[in-house]
Amino acid sequence: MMARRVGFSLLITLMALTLAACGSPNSEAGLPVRSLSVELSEFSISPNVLSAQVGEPLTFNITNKGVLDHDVTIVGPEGQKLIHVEVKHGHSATFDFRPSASGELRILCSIDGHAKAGMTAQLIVSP
Ligand SMILES: [Cu+2]
Repeated sequence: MMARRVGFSLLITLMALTLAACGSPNSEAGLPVRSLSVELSEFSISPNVLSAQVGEPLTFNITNKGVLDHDVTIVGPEGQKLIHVEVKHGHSATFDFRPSASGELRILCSIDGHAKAGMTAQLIVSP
């Protein structure tokens, strides 16, 4: 009996998670999902200025066209890492990001020396 009850509540939890995952793409801010293509190379992030609106669901499609491994790190206003995705040379990666406040976020490659060498970009988030 006990096992059955646990199984049932697990099922409910899974259903709730599934609904949350399906319901989120464009309901909150009423904005459609937008894809952004970004290329990494030595040593640049292209394009180096991106813009979005608060609450806009973004899908980043990252391609590393360089000969070195890189990463994409989005840094918040207080220096906190909001996103950190590693992309090996010749590979691609995808991640979702929804900016929660207006302002300018830094995008960079966090591998030693890469940001300094030019691997930085800006995500300008308008209200
Ligand atoms: Cu890099």
